[in-house]
Amino acid sequence: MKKAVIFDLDGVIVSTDGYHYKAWKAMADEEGIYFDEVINNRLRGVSRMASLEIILERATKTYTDEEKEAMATKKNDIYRESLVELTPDDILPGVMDTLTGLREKGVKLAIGSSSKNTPVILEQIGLGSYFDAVADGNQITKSKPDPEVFLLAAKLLGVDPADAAVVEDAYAGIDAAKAGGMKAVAVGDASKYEKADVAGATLADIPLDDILA
Ligand code: B16
Ligand code: MG
Repeated sequence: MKKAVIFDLDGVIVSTDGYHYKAWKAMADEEGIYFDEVINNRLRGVSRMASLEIILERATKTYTDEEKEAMATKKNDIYRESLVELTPDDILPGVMDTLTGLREKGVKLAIGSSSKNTPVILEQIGLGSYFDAVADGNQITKSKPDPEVFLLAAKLLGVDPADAAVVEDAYAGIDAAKAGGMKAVAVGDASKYEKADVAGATLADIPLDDILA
């Protein structure tokens, strides 16, 4: 039985992908770069600068590092403005039952997110001090599918990676969990991914025992 569960944030605890999409779209439109929801799907779980590089695959000119920084900052400013709309009502189906059920069983709980905005998002949804550990984009250098963020979360919890399960909505996140030697539980988009050990449309569809087995 697993001793800890590490939750991805965006797409697992709360859905901010619509906000990410609108902010990237505003930036891309201003630069005249084609961007759509199919390309946006490739940004799931991927860091801000790696996301920008994916968007720039469709650009017709090359950008300097300074210009790229400015574009990422512009996107993040737009995104941050939309985060003030987030409330505890935006927590996804099944999440609170899963968190409280796991906690009652004595399982340690952590966040493992690529997002540098993790602290503000957790505050907005009322979970600012809920988790035993938070590993996020501010503490890591390698984006998912590298396992760095999940290995850091396990370390902060004081558990062996083999004793942890990861809940993810991104293919890159499932790859990261497996690369870190952890059990991979998939929801949302990643639930179609054959590399996941357990899958469901939302956390409401996955029994606690299936996460912990
Ligand atoms: P930020 P997760 C990820 O969060 C998002 O899925 C991804 O779309 C975003 O680019 C990334 O965070 C970085 O976010 O710009 O806020 O640092 O799914 O790993 O919780
Ligand atoms: Mg995610």
